[in-house]
Amino acid sequence: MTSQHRPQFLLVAALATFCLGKPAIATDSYEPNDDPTQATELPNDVTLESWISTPTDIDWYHFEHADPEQRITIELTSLPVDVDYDMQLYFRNAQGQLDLVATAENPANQDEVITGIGPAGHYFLVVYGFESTDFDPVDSYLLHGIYGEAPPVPVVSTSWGKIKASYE
Ligand SMILES: [Ca+2]
Ligand SMILES: [Ca+2]
Repeated sequence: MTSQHRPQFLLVAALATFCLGKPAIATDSYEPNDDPTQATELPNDVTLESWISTPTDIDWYHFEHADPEQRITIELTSLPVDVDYDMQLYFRNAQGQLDLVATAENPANQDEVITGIGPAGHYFLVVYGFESTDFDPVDSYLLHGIYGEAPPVPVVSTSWGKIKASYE
């Protein structure tokens, strides 16, 4: 009886080894985004997960900062171990060129933060590996931005009386 069970156990063990031996390769999100013209929108107060997945991969993001009274804060966290990722923030000037606003370049194993007050306008952010060896196609990073959103479009108050009047 035990001899009939043994082959089944071995089969299960072989399947387990097969599955564990093939780690899932993550598909890099938001690609292509290696150029500002392909930048991914960074929503206000939403965490995005992505990857620096190859030695030449860089990731561009952009957002519209509408309220200059509100501080801009960009956080790059949950970085792969011993991999150095940095980021730069740019402001698109009146000529359509990107002016460097801030650089966050801590060494490996430290989160990156850019925070400050800036004019309203269109901002671009790039996340990149410090050296060509700084990438990881499996372990992701998290990016979170807070900035001044455009105020909601004011609702024009009306009433049935006014609408009726407009037809008279
Ligand atoms: Ca990427
Ligand atoms: Ca990219």
